[in-house]
Amino acid sequence: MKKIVNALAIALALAGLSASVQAADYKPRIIRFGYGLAEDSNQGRAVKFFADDLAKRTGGKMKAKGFANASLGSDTQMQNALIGGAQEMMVGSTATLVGIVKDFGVYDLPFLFNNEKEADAVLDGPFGQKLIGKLQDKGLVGLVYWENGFRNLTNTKHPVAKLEDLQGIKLRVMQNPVYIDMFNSFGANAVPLPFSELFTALETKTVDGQENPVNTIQSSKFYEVQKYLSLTKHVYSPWIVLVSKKWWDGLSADEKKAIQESAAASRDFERKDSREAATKAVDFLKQKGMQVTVVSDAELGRMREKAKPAFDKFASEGGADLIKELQGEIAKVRK
Ligand code: TK8
Repeated sequence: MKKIVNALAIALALAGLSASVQAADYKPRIIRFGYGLAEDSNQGRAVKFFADDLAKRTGGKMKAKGFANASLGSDTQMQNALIGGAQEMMVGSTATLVGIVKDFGVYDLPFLFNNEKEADAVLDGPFGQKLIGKLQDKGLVGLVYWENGFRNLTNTKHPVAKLEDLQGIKLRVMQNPVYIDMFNSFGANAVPLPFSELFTALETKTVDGQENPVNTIQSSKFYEVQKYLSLTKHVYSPWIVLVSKKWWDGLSADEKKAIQESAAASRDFERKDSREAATKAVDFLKQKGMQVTVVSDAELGRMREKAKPAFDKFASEGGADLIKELQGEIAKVRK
């Protein structure tokens, strides 16, 4: 009897669900969703999750199609395609948005967040949402932050255990002044390049090293062309899921709601998946032959001191209040 009641309840729930899907105003839509990493990466898995979730919510009407490996362009190229309406969605680093909204550079200042919990609270809270709000005027709708992760250094020259070891190392950084200033002040020779050119630049030794979260070092196979990994966790790097405002403005309220709900679900999935993957990535990289250096807290403290010019410059160029506000929000979470 209980079984029959349960089956009935499920049937009714399903009927209700499909009735609400049918009643809702969804048009058949193809969403080109571009991203920089491989399909088999935390980024790729989360794009797939989003696509599946959105299809479920809309009875298959809204179809997101993932384009991996920057096949639609680098982060900045995709941002411009979204603004122009030539592409619907993307996910990429907040760091590459600074040409459009300078304030996003505040996340790139080193050693701000101590852990993921602090980052989640600030990004999902009023501070993170305020920055997202600034994209609207520029033709972009920011939906949610995903985790790229704490960034670590790799290179081919020698182990980096202290600041002096970075001297003269040609290090690829993202196209973002905070990163350029930071690594130059560490003594490296910072070379800004789009991510889509990075593997080749490492392979041909155009640069000696790069910095990215361990998940990306794994999924982009940087272990094939890099020998030394230093666990520095110098910056917590967010990804941001973006929509073309031009396209968004033409959607029905139901369509917008479905996308927002799928984005929120994908955020929760992505953070959990990334954190699980990160716990295994260092061992994987060791197995692949990378030599891992744990950088001491004392050395990280010296790096933090050295990075002061990057803070000062960001502050003097109009970012002083923003830094204070962000530090205030982090302090609130620490209490
Ligand atoms: C992927 C990039 C990547 C970032 C970088 O498109 O460029 O180093 O960490 O995740 O956004």
